[in-house]
Amino acid sequence: ESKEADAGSGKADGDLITVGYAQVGAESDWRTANTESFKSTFTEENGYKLIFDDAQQKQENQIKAIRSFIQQEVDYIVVAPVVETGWETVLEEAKEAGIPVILSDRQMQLSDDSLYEAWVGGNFVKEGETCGDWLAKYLEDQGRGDEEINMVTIQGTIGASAQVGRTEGMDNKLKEHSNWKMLDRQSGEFTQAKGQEVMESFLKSYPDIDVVICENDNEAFGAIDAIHAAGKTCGPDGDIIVVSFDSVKAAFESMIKGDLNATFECNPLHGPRVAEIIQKLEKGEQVDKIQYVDEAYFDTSMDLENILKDRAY
Ligand code: GYE
Repeated sequence: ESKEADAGSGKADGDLITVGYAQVGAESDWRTANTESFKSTFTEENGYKLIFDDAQQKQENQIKAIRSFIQQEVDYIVVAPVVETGWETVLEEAKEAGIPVILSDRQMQLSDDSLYEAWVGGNFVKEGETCGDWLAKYLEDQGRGDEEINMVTIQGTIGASAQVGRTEGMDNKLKEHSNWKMLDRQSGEFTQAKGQEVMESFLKSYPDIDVVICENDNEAFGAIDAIHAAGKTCGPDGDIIVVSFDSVKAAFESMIKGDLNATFECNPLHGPRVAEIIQKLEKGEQVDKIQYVDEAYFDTSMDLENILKDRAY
């Protein structure tokens, strides 16, 4: 009897569906909201047993977690991959064991798409492009549309599809603005502490930064601290324009304080989305292979206090 058959019959027996979730880590507010979304969705009440693993941002830990899920004969494996590459071997092991794999949040680069059932997450390239378009309009409104603009980027974890996509999206927009200069790019590992460190070093190397692009909100919080510590200001009335991605609640607070200029949304609430995919697979229904989530953006021209009241993360 194959494991796939087990998964089906398990449910018919009134058993719980066992789901192993190989989570990236706990590096950001976004990640915390994502973990919470899985933990509150995959409950015994809802018919699941969740085995949760925090890989502390290390691919080797995630691979170990996936292997242990296979050993425990879980019904489904869910992976939010730290980086895009290097997954073939372990996914083939899951396939061999007959355990369906669902990807969530970041993507994988795979030669064989049959190694996973479906992926659901944000459109990172689009987020990067939205950021570039927002900047173009903002600078134009300030009468700086043709000025030379010095930018730096605090990137996410290198090789993570959220980093790759957001950088690519911004690159597409850089090509449209010959007056924009990207002075430097360095990884802040998607954390506030590293974001602050990178910004400190940028401020030492480049005396005239106009814009800092942070590939998540938490890096921006660190960057803002570094800017203030250097005796500079940021935000709509400051020396440096700061933009970031995710749109977590603390980003709204930072915009309301006047530090952050804008945040480009990335929705972390994937628990119910993955549960829906699992329910369809349980019934033998077709699932869309790639499922993008709709995303907005927010800036200081909006009624942020009111929007914040309804934010779920
Ligand atoms: O932007 C960041 C987190 O993969 C989309 O990971 C996710 C990113 C998110 O650490 O805050």
